Amino acid sequence: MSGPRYLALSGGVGGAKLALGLTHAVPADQLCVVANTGDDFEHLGLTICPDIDTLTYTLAGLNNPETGWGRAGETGGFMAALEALGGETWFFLGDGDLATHVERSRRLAAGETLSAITDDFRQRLDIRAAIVPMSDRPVRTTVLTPDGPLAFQHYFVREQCRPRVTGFRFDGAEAAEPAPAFAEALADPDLAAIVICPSNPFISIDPILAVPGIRDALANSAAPVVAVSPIVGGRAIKGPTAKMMRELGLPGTAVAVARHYAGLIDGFVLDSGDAGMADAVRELGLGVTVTNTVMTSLEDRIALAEAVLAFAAGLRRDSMTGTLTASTGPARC
Ligand code: FO1
Repeated sequence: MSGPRYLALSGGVGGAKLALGLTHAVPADQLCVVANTGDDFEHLGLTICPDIDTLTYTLAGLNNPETGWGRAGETGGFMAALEALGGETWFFLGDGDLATHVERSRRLAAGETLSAITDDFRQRLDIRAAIVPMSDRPVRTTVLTPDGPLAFQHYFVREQCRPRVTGFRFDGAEAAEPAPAFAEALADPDLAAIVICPSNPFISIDPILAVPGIRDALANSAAPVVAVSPIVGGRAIKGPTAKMMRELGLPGTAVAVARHYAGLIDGFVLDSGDAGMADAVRELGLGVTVTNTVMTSLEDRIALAEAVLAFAAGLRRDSMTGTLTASTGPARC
């Protein structure tokens, strides 16, 4: 395969929307989407990988459009039977989705890597873009609260994000290494842009950045790195990002997200509603573009993807000084 390559870092629902737009904005087989696996957990004897599955279902057109996670048109026969037996039902597993977890868990137990299984599933579902776990080693996000640590899905789903957050731990990250396809994408001389999707910076992107070598790879990448704000007008488009930021003593604003990524990214994408923050982002030494980041329709997803890539193409990093310059031509590696 030849031509420019694109790398996107993504959590679940919001990231998957932009990833879908990217598959329409560039040849999909030139796109690699790296999924956060910090949300993964072992439940009912199964290994569940919510962000990988959300990306897979979304890119395959199988996702539930109301929740953003899970599959469309699911039945709940398994959950009903489980409840009758007194099993744990706080985490909903639709009947079709259950097949993903059962088959993945079987293959993991048989010794296959998460990368290989994920790649096989996406090929079977006719997805042309690569979907890659951040690591084949388990990394598990733990949410720190005043009442003690909570496993991520216990915090997010069982406790509905109610506990106050004081910090995060990415258990296993120090011993993890990037999945082979992730490392290859980062080292690809044809890499034209790295996009940090509008996912939660603390629980979706930071686990990816916690994998050894990834922060440095981003900071030193010859390809422009751009992040899309998950915060619009002081509110998260979906999920608890703004609430978490306030609990961590940060302003729940797009600028605070840009500051969180400063040193790793070259440019930041603000929503039109936050245009007034552009100067504050520039003061962080970042390029800025302002566009509609709220993705309601497929057209919105594609338009945002095109705007993000055009913005990235206009950013160049000086290989000698590492400083950012704006240019009008396409990005070169
Ligand atoms: N989120 C919920 O709020 N409730 C659920 O019962 C739930 C089940 C679920 C099953 C499979 C899956 O892939 C995702 C699921 N999610 C559920 C979403 C998911 O746990 C979170 O949205 C992500 O981990 C955050 O990115």
